[in-house]
Amino acid sequence: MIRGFHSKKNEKFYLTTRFKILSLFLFLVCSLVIFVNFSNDKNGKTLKITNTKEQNSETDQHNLPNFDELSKFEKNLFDPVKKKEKEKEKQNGLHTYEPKDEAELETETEFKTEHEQTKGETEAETETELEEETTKIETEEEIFEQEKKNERVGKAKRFDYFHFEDHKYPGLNVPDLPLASYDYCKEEECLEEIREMFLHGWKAYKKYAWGKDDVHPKSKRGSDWMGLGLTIIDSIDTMWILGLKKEYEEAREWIKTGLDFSNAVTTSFFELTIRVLGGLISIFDLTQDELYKDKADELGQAMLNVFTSQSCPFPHSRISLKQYFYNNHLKTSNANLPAQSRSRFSSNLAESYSFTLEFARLSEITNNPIYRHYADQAMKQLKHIQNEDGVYATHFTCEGDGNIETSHQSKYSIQSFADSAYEYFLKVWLLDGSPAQSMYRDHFDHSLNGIQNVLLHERDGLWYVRVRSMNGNHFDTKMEHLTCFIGGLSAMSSLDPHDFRNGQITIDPKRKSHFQFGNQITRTCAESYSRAKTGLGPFRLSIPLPKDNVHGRWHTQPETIESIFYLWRITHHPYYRNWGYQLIRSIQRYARIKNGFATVKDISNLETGNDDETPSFFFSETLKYLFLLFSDDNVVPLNKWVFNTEAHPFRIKEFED
Ligand code: DMJ
Repeated sequence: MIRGFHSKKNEKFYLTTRFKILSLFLFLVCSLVIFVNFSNDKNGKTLKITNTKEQNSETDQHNLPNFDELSKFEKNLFDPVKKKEKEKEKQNGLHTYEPKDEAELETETEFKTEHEQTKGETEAETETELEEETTKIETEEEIFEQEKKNERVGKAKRFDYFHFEDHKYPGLNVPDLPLASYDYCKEEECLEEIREMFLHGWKAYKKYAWGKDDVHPKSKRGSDWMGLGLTIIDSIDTMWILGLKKEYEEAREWIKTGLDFSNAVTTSFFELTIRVLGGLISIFDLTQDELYKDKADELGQAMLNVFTSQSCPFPHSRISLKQYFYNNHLKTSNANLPAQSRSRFSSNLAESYSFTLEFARLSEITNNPIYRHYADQAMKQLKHIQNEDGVYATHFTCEGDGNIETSHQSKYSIQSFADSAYEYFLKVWLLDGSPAQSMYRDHFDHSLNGIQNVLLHERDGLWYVRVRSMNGNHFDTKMEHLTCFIGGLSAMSSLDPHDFRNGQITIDPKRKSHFQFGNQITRTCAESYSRAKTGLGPFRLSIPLPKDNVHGRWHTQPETIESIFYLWRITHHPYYRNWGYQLIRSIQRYARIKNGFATVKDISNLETGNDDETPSFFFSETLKYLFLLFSDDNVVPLNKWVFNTEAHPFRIKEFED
């Protein structure tokens, strides 16, 4: 384009000073455009040169990684020059990775722009440089592709074994755990990368689904199943913990001005409790901002309406908040709760008990005992539910007179319809400050022993928790990912309560088997990831677990990383962080898409695609537990905070300021 001005006819004229200034100006503009294009274009120069497919096609994303979509850290990892530099640094014991803030990056861009401008004396020179650059990038792209392939293949390369016996807990009879070969990520690097992951997912929610419950990152839209901006409430404490101030402020503003419970559609009492009520209580506990307490109390009062009788003190499974708000029918006491209801009432274990922790904490922060009253009433009925060794029937009905009967579809299980009931037996006790006497703790210990007696199964060195029919004649051959929560929970229950309250982690000798059970189940869950080609775990794992090529969907579920996090905090065994690091790599590789993150269709397929879902628990749980895995132990310390089943931390009573 610039060459056109240099026609022979007008040569003299164009050599005047005015033209020199004009052409220099145009040249500067062109250089700037070229530079900005090459450094900022979302599809990137690298991909334009070598790619023959459509870059933005969601299905092809793993075939042809979008370099610009990868985190800064991952770029470093795959950039051969930087990688070499990093290796050198490592050898010299140096570690210089510093995440750059926006201001730094801007300064760098300005500097580069000036540099580019002075460098390109003539247009011809610029073109040559560009050609050279292109060749270099093609080569780098090839290397990048190769490295990426290598990492996929060698994902679970194992080079060493860590001996538990040599470590903190001698005599626990825990098998040696394999370490993988990836040790690139140091604490700060991981934390920075996880922050970046959160922001990448959040950008999509903000852009396409702000104020909606969920984002669908492929179809670029939001959808509602509660009508309460669920993802904002479920994620706000994660923003706080990750230190994402701007995002936190925006979320707070929405809760202040946009959250209206009378807009809610009829929804699940269980989900409303663990995600919305739990989210509000948690962010109040973290910030002490009264806004959240008032919202939690407003919601809690409406939720009391689902308890309809003293004799069946369980919540109904669906709730229409709208109805209660329109009728202004809020409960502040239980005075008008009938002793008996007339109707028969069906429920399941998880829904019947997975409000006890939220209600217990809500009573504490509001100084209103009504919520705790309902939790305790439900716990008192537990003994009437059919059980074997403290493992309870999953489904039951409660008659108006309080008689509880097992439903025909009932099983003995700790997965769907049951899981968080067991979790809350222990956690209400923890929330209470681990008192010596507690019906919650007694129930938990009884149940945990029962789970091991009734449902535990060992095969080829791996331990599983199965689902059993009521008569004991049949066991399922699948274990749901949901079951993996029991690993961390059981290990937590093995801690000496006295030491724990004082901030020390020691295993109570009487409860060694809890630790061992927890560790073994966590190991099985972790293996279900490591034995899948993508390094992600299945929604249901087969018993026994195949030696390799585990398949299924990855729903971005948190239970395995949750248990890994607890095991790390308890043991500081490097296996757990190592595993967490591999999970980061797999999520980045297979769940990350152009707009955010999405569930993965087939964990056994390296070319797998994604569904159009980002569950809110990806932000509230999966990323939070990953972040805490690499954080210092005093970030949300376990002796001062207890996590609800949606990973919302509540402050333990005794430690309130
Ligand atoms: C989460 O919403 C909670 O952890 C719940 O207790 C179980 N299921 C999902 C995630 O899998």
